[in-house]
Amino acid sequence: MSESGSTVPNNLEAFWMPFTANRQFKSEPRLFVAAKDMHYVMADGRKVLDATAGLWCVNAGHCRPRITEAIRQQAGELDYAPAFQMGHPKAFELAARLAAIAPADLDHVFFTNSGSESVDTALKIALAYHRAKGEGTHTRLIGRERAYHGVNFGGMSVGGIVGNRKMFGTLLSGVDHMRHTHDPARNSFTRGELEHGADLAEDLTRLIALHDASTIAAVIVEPVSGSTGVLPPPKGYLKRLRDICDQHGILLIFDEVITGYGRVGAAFAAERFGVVPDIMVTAKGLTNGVIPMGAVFVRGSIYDAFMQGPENLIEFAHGYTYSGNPIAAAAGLATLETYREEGLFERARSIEALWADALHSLKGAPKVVDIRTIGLIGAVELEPIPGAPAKRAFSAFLKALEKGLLIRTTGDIIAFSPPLIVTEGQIGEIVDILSDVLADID
Ligand code: PXG
Repeated sequence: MSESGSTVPNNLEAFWMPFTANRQFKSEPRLFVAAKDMHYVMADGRKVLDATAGLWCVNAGHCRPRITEAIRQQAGELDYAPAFQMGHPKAFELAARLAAIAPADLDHVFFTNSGSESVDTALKIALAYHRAKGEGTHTRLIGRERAYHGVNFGGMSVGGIVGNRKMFGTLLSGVDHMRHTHDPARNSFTRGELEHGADLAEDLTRLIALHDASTIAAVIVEPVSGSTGVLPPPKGYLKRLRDICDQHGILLIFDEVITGYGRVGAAFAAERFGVVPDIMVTAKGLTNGVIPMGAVFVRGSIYDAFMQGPENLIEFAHGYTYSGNPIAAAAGLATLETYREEGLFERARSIEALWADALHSLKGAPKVVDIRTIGLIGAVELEPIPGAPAKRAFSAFLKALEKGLLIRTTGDIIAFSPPLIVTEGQIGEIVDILSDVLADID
C-alpha cells in the first residue's frame, strides 16, 4: 500500500511505459503490488502464478529472504562506492564467484547494469581486443535474424527483429546477419536441441566469403533465442560456429541474458551445450532480477591482451557509474548462494522432462501449431488470426491473467520461463489454466 493507503495510483499518465501498449494498459491497468516465491499479488488482492519469472529473471522465485536481507544490510553499510579508480570488496568477491561457476577460462568479469549494456560492452571489448592485438581490420559484427540483444545501438544493430530496428535510422554500420534457425517444416513439437539445422551454421562461411574474415571482429548469438519465441539450437550448430570462428580468428560471443543462471539446467548454456564462447553476456538471473546488474565474462587471453602499456594508464575506456554497485553486488552474491544452497540449476535439469511432458500435453489443443521446450523454457505457438497478427496470443495473455496465470507473449507465441523453484503441482496448474484459456479465446 502507498502512504495514502491506496494500492492504485491516481495518475497513470506521466509514466511512459517500456515495451507496452500504453493506451491499452492505461485504460485497463494491470498492477502487481506484492510477490512471494511463485506468486504475484495484484492490486485487487488476487494471486497470480508467475510462469515467466518476471521477465525471465526471477530464477529463484520472489522475495527470497537471503537476497532481501543482503540488500537491506548492504544499503545500511556501504551504499555506493565510485566505480572508477576505487573499489569495494563485494564486487571482487562476486566476480571471483562468477568466474568459478563459468565454463573453462571465462575467468574475468566486467560489470554492467542490464542485458543491453552487457551486449554493447561485449561488442566494444571485441572491437578493442582486435585493435589491441594489432588486428585493427577486424571491425565487422555479425548477428543473426530473429535475435534479441537488447535495445542499445550495438545490440539493436546486431539484433534481428525488424520491429525493434526500423524506427531508429541506420544503426551501426558494418553489421551483417546470419539466417535464423527457425524451420518449423523440419522441426516441430520439439524437446531440447533440434534434430535439423546444423547446416545453417554454414551461413557464417557465406558471410566470411563475402566480407573476408580479416574484416570481422565477432559473431554474437543467443544459444537459445528467447524473445523471438524460444528457438533452441540445432544439434551441432553452436559447435560448428565455434569451429568456423576458430578457423578464422573471429571471436564468438554468447548472449546468455536469458539462458544464464540455471534456465537451461546448467549454470550457463555454454556448459549445457559443451561449447565455450570467447565472451559471454549475462544479466537478469545474476541478481534474481531484484537489482539491475549485468556481467560480461571474457577469457583470460582477452583480458591479458588489454593489460599492456604503461601501468598507470586505463586499459579499456569503458564503464558505468554503477558497474559493480555495492548493493547489486550484495544481491548477486546472495542470489548465487541461494542457487547453490537450493541446488536450483540441478533442479531445473531434473524437472526438465516433467516440464516438457506437461507442456507437450497441449499438442492438439485448439489453435496450437507448435510447442518447443528446453531447460525450464517453453513456447506454445498459436495459429495467428488471419490479418491480425499477435491478437490471439494477446487475448490469451489477458485471459490467463484473469484466471490467475502470468505468461509472456511475442507475436502469436506464448513463452514460459517459470522460476526454477516451480513445483510439479504448479506445472500442472500452468498447463490446466492454459488449456482452459485456449478453449476460451477466439
Ligand atoms: N539479450 C537477450 C538475449 C535478452 O533476452 C537482453 C539482451 C537485454 O536485456 P535488458 O536487461 O537490457 O532488457 C535481453 C532481454 C521477453 C523479454 O519477454 C525479453 C527480454 C527483456 C524483456 C522481455 O521476450 N530480454
